[in-house]
Amino acid sequence: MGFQCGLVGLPNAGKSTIFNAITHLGVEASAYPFCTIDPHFGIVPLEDPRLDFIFENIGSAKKSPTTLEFVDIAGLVKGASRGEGLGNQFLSHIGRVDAIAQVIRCFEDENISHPYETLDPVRDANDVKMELLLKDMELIDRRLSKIRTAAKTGDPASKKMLDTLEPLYDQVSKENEVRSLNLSETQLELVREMNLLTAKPVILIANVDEAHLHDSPCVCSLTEYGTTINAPCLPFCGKAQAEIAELDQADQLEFMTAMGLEETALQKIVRAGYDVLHLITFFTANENEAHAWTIPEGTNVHEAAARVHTDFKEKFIKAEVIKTADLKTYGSMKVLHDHGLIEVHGKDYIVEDGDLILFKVR
Ligand SMILES: Nc1nc2c(ncn2[C@@H]2O[C@H](COP(=O)(O)OP(=O)(O)OP(=O)(O)O)[C@@H](O)[C@H]2O)c(=O)[nH]1
Ligand SMILES: [Mg+2]
Repeated sequence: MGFQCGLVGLPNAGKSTIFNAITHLGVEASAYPFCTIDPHFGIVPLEDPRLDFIFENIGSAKKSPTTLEFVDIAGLVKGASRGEGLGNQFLSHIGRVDAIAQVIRCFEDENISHPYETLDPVRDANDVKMELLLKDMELIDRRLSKIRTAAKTGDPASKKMLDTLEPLYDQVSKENEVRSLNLSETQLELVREMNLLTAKPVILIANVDEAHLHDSPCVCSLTEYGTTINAPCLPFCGKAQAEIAELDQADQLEFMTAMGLEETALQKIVRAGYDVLHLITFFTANENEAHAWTIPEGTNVHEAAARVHTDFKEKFIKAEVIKTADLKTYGSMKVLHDHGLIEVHGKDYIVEDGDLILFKVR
């Protein structure tokens, strides 16, 4: 069960460039619009100092970080929901991701065409939002037309679905994104099943030139826009970071420092994707491996066991839970044990971010 974050935006915004910077995969990124047609996939590790600490403390042979998958999706233009540009088909790629990382062009370059010729990041971000809203309207409308006749004849299930969907359609047609709405449990279930695009959490990536990383008016306006749609905005120098990603690892840090780039910029994107999806990390560790695992907030330890091994769920007896912070304070598992600081939990325990778990199974 991996989580996916889709790079979405207008053509030539720099999606493939940023995908390359994050994944080091070297897919084609070029100055002509609609360069990307089929999606590209790349798995990126999430760095976590807690895993480094556990790995050292337990003395494991191997370290396995948790990951997030990024998907480079074709560019979308105004009218995409009606088939403009590459049209409707790739909106279905967006339907499959868990979160949307919207890439917005904030760099000037006369050699790289812009669909509107001028730089206006809020307009661009809003255009993408409108296309996703229009697609959601279409999806809901299609479902409504299917059930209206049955509802009229008195079919109770169709009547119930009509009552659930009509208010949703009303809100979306007023340009309210699904994720901003207060939904009932039934509506939430339906939204998940229908994969509505504006229900997905969003991060904004402002693609700036390194010369304007710290003083870009575009980044300021996008950050402000982000607060209105409840989306964090991260400035990122796509081109420079992608070029650095091609260098030997030993040279990367030197170039980043020379260019005034933040070493942590890439990880900030991965971390933001993780945060908007409300994901948390738990750890398992023994002499063979220290392993970080991703689960949604609110997952119980029985479900978490299944992430580690399918058998663990069926054979679960109990879980011994150590808080990573306690391990840091007391220095070793043995001391924690002597202080009675190893918690023992049954299936219903809700896993907390940073728990180090020892599963006891039959
Ligand atoms: N100057 C400058 N150029 C950039 C930057 N980011 C991307 N580019 C260039 O812009 C062009 C388009 O970049 P891509 O990454 O292919 O854009 P895309 O969003 O994937 O485009 P489509 O796949 O066509 O939708 C390429 O020539 C990149 O080198 C940047 O931060 N500064
Ligand atoms: Mg591309």
